[in-house]
Amino acid sequence: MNLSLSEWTQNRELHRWIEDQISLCQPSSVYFCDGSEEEFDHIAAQMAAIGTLVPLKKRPHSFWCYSHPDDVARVEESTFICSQRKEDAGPTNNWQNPVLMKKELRALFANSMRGRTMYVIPYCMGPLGSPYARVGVEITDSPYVVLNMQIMTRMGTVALKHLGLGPFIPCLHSVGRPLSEGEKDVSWPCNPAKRVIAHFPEEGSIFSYGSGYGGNALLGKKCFALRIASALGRKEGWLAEHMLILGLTSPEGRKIYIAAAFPSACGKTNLAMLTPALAGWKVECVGDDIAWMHFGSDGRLYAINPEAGFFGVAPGTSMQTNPIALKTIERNTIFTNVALTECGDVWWEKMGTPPPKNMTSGCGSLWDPESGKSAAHPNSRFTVSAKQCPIYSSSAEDPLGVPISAIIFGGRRSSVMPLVMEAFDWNHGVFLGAGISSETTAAAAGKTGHLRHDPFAMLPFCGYHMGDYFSHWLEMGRRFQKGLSPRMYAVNWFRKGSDGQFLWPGFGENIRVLKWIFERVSGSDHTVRTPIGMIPRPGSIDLSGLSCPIEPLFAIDRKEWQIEVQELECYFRLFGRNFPPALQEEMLQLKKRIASSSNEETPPL
Ligand code: O2Y
Ligand code: MN
Repeated sequence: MNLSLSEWTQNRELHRWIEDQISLCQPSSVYFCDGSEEEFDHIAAQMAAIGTLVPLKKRPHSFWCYSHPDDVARVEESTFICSQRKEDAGPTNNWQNPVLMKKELRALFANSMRGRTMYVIPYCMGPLGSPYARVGVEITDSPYVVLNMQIMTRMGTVALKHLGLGPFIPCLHSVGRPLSEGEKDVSWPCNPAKRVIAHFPEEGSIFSYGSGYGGNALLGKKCFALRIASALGRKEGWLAEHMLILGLTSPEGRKIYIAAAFPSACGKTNLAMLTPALAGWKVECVGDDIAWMHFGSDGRLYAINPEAGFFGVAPGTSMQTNPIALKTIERNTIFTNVALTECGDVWWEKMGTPPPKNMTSGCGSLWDPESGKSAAHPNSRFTVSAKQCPIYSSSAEDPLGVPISAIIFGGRRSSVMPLVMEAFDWNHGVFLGAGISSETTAAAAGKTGHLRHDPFAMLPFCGYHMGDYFSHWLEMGRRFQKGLSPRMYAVNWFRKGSDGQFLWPGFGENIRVLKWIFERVSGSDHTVRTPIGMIPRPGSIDLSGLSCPIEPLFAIDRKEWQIEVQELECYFRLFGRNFPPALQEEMLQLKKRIASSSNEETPPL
């Protein structure tokens, strides 16, 4: 032990919990994290000495590593919500009886850290001192987790101070590979044959066994800040959402904040760090993945980013798609499963440069360009502090958060959904959020290229019954005084033409859509009412300097929509009695509007 427990904290509940875990997991040593740079460097040096981390010659204070080939992504099939009643987990979560799960976990964790160091990581989700911030304590046997948690959260002594004698979310994590006496460790210990990521939303605790990767192991992120926090938010009247937060300033210097939900791998980080293609507009990044939103004293909705870093997908990050991210990761970055170049730099597909010769692939072997396999894993990641982002908003550290004027819902749809539409009102916005679906990519282990419903982009992250989650959103809407609720939008950057090509250039050009939204929340009347929502009035989207036919991006095909509505109605049946009547009514009204429209009515743009 670097410190004794009582030197470290006076929090008796924390003492008791840590002592219990030591006696259960039987580590060979225990280390209390202080979150200092020296601590980071010491652990990184230990990991470099055994070859798990490779320092990068070309990027100061940066490291490359690769994980076990079967431990490369979140594992939804091994992720459980353990509520007392199965109905409370709902049809979209894997449920386990909490008593049985606790029994299974006790058996798994017993002696699980033999031969390893147990690290105790106190961490704060949200700005230090914020009334909305919450503390978790992660116990782990993975030094990789320690380094990543130091980047992704406010971790160590500062978090303990924020916690004081208060309550915390206990998070127990083990890679599930104890070492016997004298046994040599592997470079990425894990146990793919037995993985469990279990959440107990009623008592507020998290247990993760068998994986050392990303969302499975960095328990502050998806496990706490979304699954557990969504259940807390329901109980306490706030929202924990899978949303980026950005600040948007007009050439006149007026600023608004926008929160946006997109399913995994739809370019949230790119949008959060957008470099505007229109002169005079400025985007600042508050967060790229998660938003906690509370009512402020003025009755508006305020958002904080509970995280302090980015765990971004590397492939596809280039000067064209996200120059700000490239600048952010020039130094002090951990790269996981990207390719390593001979000269000590990193490389990934669609980085914008040709693949250098003699690279080590994201699986750790020499990459054969003729193999047809990608050099970097499609879900390879960079971990970097948000403070390194050149456009990180100073308001991101505001303990009270930023006021949200607009909420955007998006998905990856090659047809049907228009580039942008505004909801008629809050309930219709909730309906748009509930109806998000997206063509899948690689962030979650599983098939790619299929359409998957992903309500509010929360399908893998909602800690309770999704139908009750919809009701919670409706209830939040009822609490706004007139005119104070954010406006809601649906966007789709991914619509394709009959030639299979994307119709919209995306990335920096998305500022044109944000500008239109900015003008709407500033009082413009630039909309046309259609059966599916309010779309931009012809000429109201700034297309200056862009040669892009706009009509196909807003085409509303009645037949396509009839199929869409039927399909959506069928999906919503999944939620049974918990599907709120107000959304049933939205469905009915949409059907009526579509039935009484004709394709000719679609306004020309
Ligand atoms: O595969 C993982 O463990 C990471 S998933 C992830 C990471 C950062 C932000 N979002 C996600 C996600 O899947 O939504
Ligand atoms: Mn995410």
